[in-house]
Amino acid sequence: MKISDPRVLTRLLKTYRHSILSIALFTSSGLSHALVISDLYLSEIMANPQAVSDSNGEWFELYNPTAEAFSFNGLILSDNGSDYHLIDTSDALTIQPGDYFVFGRNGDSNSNGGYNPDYVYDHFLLANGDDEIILSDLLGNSLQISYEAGFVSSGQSMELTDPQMLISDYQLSTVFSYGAGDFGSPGTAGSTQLPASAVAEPSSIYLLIIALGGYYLLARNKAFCGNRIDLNQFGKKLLSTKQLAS
Ligand SMILES: [Ca+2]
Ligand SMILES: [Ca+2]
Ligand SMILES: [Ca+2]
Repeated sequence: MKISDPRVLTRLLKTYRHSILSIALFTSSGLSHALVISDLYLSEIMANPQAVSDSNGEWFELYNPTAEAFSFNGLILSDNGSDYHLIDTSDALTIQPGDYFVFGRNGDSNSNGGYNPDYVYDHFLLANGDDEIILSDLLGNSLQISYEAGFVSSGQSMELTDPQMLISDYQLSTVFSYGAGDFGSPGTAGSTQLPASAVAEPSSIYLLIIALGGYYLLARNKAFCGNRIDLNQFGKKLLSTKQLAS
């Protein structure tokens, strides 16, 4: 049986498609996942600028602690009230590993207090009392924070100091100022450098390719007998390969 024959390959894939799919799905669900919005951190919030009006100067910042780039396109920005904004652009809108990304209400640095947002939204306000920031995808993954009255201060952002992202992990910005004089570090680390998270794990499609590649190599090693894997013969082959290597 020649594995290079397309008919043989098709037959092999048909025979073992359930096993291949099971391996890929099991591995992707149990051991790894593609990067999702909840893998990022909501690293800084400016809900009450002092140098300019709230409608011009509100912004918030995300940090990517992983080793993979992430695209915001297609996500929804909302709160528990009526704020709602679908991120839908022709740009990839990507945050790189170890980088910061600023969402702002006004893109003009001459009137927004003096910072440069990576993305400008509308129909979304940051209240100075209690409010929520919720970034979510259609699969139910979300990154969110809910703050109460007293959390927001005039002219100073709140910056994240710990990856747990509890409300108590945010502190008032007092060190760095930007543009027109408000305190905060839009687009940069600020007074705390957040740690990198574990290296992002491979996505499901990557694992599926590996699984398919594994079966192809098995077949190429002639460990197949007829239309089924001869485990005895395959085990002997593995053993002899191991003995050769040692
Ligand atoms: Ca506000
Ligand atoms: Ca709101
Ligand atoms: Ca910052």
